[in-house]
Amino acid sequence: MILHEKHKKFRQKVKDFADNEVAPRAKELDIKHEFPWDLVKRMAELELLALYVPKEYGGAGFDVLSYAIAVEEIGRVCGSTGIFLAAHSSLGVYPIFVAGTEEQKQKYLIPLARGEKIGSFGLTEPNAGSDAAGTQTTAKLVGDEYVVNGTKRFITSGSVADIIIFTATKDPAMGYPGISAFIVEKGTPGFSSGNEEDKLGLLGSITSELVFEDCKIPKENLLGKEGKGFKVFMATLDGGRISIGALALGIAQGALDASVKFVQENKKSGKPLKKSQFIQSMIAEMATEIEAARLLIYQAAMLKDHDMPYTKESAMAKYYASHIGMKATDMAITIHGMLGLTKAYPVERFMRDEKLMEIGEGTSEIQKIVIAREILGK
Ligand code: COS
Repeated sequence: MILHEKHKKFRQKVKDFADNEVAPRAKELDIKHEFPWDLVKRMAELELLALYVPKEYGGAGFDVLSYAIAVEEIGRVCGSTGIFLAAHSSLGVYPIFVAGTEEQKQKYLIPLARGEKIGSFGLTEPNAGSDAAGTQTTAKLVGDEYVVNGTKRFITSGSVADIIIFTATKDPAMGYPGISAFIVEKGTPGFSSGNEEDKLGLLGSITSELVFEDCKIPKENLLGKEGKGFKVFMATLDGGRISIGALALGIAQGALDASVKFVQENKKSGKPLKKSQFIQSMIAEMATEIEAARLLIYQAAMLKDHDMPYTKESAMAKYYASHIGMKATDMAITIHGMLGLTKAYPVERFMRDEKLMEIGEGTSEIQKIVIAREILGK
């Protein structure tokens, strides 16, 4: 894919970081279920945590395409570090960047963008996942404060986050017009993180519950207008899907790279593996589909950079990249044979990490609904 010089240079910078600093930690993070505090600090130093946010708000002043490239390059070696970056930038930083008041930007966006604070996004609930309008968490205005009650589930970086954007409704019977978005700070009385999930993949990333028990939040922490929370998070998810697509792409590229190395170094019955037409066919299929996913993701990112509609394109990018990503990681294990199922090679980790990409930030079925509605109308 043709990229401008500035994006090529940027990719090289992130690639060096990924290869030299993230890759050596990836297996350990996975095996020990360790959150990558050291890598978070390094990403902050390298200004990777808010690439598309202007410098005046603590960001790097780059663009969404650079952000997609960064998630892709880091995901190529470590899904757990990649999902942290994607969740922090798309779900922690973006809602405040797009819907915050100037005061909220000064107070919350700047420390998040600089990496002094960790961000997270509480939307999903035990009974409201794909049906996001079914939010049961309530926020009732009493005097100058909202009193919040409810539980969020499957929240990336939930228990390590300092600043959390979440949704709650005035009344669950109202559906999406009742929903507003809010900001809560770690340590607020009545707010705590609950159970952490024991997951299949992304084991260096934290996924936890968030619990609100008569938690009082100042009125000024309403994000956007009352009753407009659904729109804030739908717009947030449009952007988030570019980064989940980029992460799916990066993991698939990692699986392809590992497979190429394996077939170049190994023989079967005395014959180099790369001479096998069966192997060649799988490598060709993986490489072609990965390149097609890359084009979709970069296109969605560029549309966003040009302030053009990108809802359909980001849903397509995420749907396609995660679909071919699962296929590519599966093929990578097939290419490695029994060795591919062992921890001696990274491909089993890639496959476990890739599965979330088909489910998080809207399942593949949700992406198809979004795409079809854009084409056919609601
Ligand atoms: N950007 C901004 N606003 C949007 C939007 C978007 N991409 N998509 C919809 N909206 C607005 C609509 O315009 C509508 O507002 P108006 O009535 O004022 O026009 C409002 O939001 C409700 O839209 P709609 O009626 O389409 O809502 P539905 O409940 O039918 O939404 C889907 C259905 C499936 C699209 C939605 O629930 C969804 O995306 N679910 C998946 C959620 C998800 O990804 N969860 C995982 C989170 S992991 S962090």
